[in-house]
Amino acid sequence: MAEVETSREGAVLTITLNRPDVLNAFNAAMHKGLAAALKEARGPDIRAVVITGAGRGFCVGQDLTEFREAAGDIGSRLRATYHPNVLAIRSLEKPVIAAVNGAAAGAGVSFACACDLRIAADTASFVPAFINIGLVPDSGGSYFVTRILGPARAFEWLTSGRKLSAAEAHAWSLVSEVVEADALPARAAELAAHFAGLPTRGIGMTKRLIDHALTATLEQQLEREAELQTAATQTEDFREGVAAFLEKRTPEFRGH
Ligand code: T3D
Repeated sequence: MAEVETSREGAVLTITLNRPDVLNAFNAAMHKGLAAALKEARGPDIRAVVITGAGRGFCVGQDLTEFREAAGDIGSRLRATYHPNVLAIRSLEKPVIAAVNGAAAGAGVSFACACDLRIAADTASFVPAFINIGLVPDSGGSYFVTRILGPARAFEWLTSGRKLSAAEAHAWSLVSEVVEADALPARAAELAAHFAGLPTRGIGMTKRLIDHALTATLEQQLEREAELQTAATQTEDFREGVAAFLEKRTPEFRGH
């Protein structure tokens, strides 16, 4: 079995991290497999992506057995392996859903938070495990968690290393919904299929705008909105949306 598997259902690509014996901890093969899967996700016929884990874990970050002898040059490894995949998720012009099926720890939390939204099994947990082994958050953990939770709660959580239950993660808005563990794959598929039927280019541009809003001034954001709205009016889905509204029928968006 490959360390990362992909499957297609219509316009939805599901990426499954597949090292279940170690709760899908990252090793070199898993980084490589994830890079290939995220490249596949760029295909124009894919309109929504789900990332999940095989077995009882989502992803517990770095495989710590690789630290047994010596940590090596972590900075170089982060730049060469973790960073490109985090950036690949953010640059996908389509929704990426993390279906957190079990434990997410360390860089596993970072990857879940790099996705556009998170849904969780009621058995899932979230552990910012870096501090528990004397490390700092990486792979975008400090960036995404600060933006989702705000600086005070991010500091408290990231420095405590405390395990959050799925219910707590929901109360903190770290995940948008929690479902029974058995129901998670079906709910993720349903949500992804819903997104896949929406105007994909409009969603991709909305994602760009939200990322831009985090650091922009109001003037810069207004200008970016005007630019992307101009692009949005040139899509087929815009024409279909307006036509369907005027003809009082359900629009059929094709993602173009
Ligand atoms: O190298 C670089 O580039 C630096 C990058 C660093 C990024 C990072 O992610 S640092 C943080 C690394 N992750 C952790 O520190 C998490 C360690 N794991 C845990 O704290 C716990 O496993 C959990 C709280 C996440 C879950 O606990 P639990 O009780 O549900 O499961 P478990 O029994 O601890 O784990 C099950 C198995 O997975 C177990 O193996 P065994 O005993 O059945 O043979 C355990 O050793 C293995 N496992 C869990 N996490 C890792 C791991 N093996 C390797 N690496 C792991 N990170």
